[in-house]
Amino acid sequence: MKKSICIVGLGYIGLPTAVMFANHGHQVHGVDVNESVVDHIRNKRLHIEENGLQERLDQAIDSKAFTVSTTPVKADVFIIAVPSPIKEDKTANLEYIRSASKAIAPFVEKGNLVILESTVPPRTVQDVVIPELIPTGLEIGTDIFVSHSPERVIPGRVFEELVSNDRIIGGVNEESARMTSDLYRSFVKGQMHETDDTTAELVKVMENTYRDVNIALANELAKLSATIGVNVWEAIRLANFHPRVNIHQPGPGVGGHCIAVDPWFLVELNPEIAKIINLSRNTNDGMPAYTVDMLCKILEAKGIDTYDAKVAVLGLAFKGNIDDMRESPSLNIIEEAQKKSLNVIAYDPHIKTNNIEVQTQSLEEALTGAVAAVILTNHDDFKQLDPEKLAGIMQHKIIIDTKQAIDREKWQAAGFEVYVLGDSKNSPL
Ligand code: SAJ
Repeated sequence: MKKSICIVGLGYIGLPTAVMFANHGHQVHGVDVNESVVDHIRNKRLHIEENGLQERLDQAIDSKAFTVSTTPVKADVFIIAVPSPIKEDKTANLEYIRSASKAIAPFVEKGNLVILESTVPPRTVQDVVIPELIPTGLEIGTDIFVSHSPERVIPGRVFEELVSNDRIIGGVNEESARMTSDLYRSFVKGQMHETDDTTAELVKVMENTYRDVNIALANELAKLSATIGVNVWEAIRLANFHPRVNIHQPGPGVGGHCIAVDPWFLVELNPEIAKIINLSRNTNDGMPAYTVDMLCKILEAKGIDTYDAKVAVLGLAFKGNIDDMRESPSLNIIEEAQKKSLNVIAYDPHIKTNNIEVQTQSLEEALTGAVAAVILTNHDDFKQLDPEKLAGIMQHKIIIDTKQAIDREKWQAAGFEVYVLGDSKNSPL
């Protein structure tokens, strides 16, 4: 049945979700506190990159099923999809969730459904969202319905995964969960798994924590492999042939606003208990320093003076083929390298504006005169680089691959010395 839906937060999750509902028979109003975001969307311009978003936004606006503004409106359903970052002290900053809940409260009426999509520490629905709705005077669970339906999509494949992924639906009561499942069934082909709100909150955070701990294991194995002459990528590939083993991939660190953030929500619950989670987070956060250390050791072993030496950092996004730099390990790597007096220059074909001082839009400018290039993101663009063309412009033909992005033999054939994170082959380490 056609519903009016008010979605608060038009970022990486809110906007794709809004256009999906608008293109599947609902009347959607999107809200964002950032006027420039609202202005962009109203004019069918994107402020984020996501495959398939532009055409879906065009369709939603042209059909008049999607409107936007900086303030909420009355609706049958309210969806909160605002950020839930961590503070300096690694505890959750729930101010955006609180203010979004406060902003919708005056518009919520009897019979409405309020859904929290943002990933949050367990108990946020109970302790943050519901207290903001109580002043409406409406009874939670009978007059208004509340649920947590965490998004679980992967950036770059949002539209496939919005449709095909199963959804965890946590209602404050069964009726809230049922209403939420009915709504998402408008476009979700995966299964709906109904539970209570706090369980759903924990499930979502657990999923990302599982991944973070697994990546920490891969990073630890990479460091060990580098000391015994083994290529960890090959070792992991072989181990994963076992039917019950799925070791993740090592890398220069874990970025993004999910996996690098959510495990802290569990550490915050009880650091005495969440020991492995805490250690894994710190292991992954230590990878940028490890990467810079590897770079410096390679340069020193080659007798290259690191002071003011130009190093090209290839990749600023937190992972391949996206434009998102949030919590990107590349930023930490640049900072660490600068501390070691290296002259860093960074290039990322997906990040079209110069967000940081040392960024260039030209691959050639990044590499010209560089003593080494370090690949930090497995963008397809980097996989397709032609080493023959680049060999002539660098001062030293040294490339460090932290994501197993390039074809080692092809680059070696072009005269490059190729170093791979987690593989001590050809390495002076
Ligand atoms: N990474 C590794 N090794 C790996 C996999 C990833 O080092 O084997 C790194 C990536 O390079 C990146 C970071 O981890 O820096 C995170 O990337 P990701 O692709 O694992 O995950 P996200 O943050 O893009 O999306 C995750 C997904 N969660 C899970 O797969 C359990 C997604 O489904 C969630 O919706 C999303 O978090 C979220 O919003 O919570």
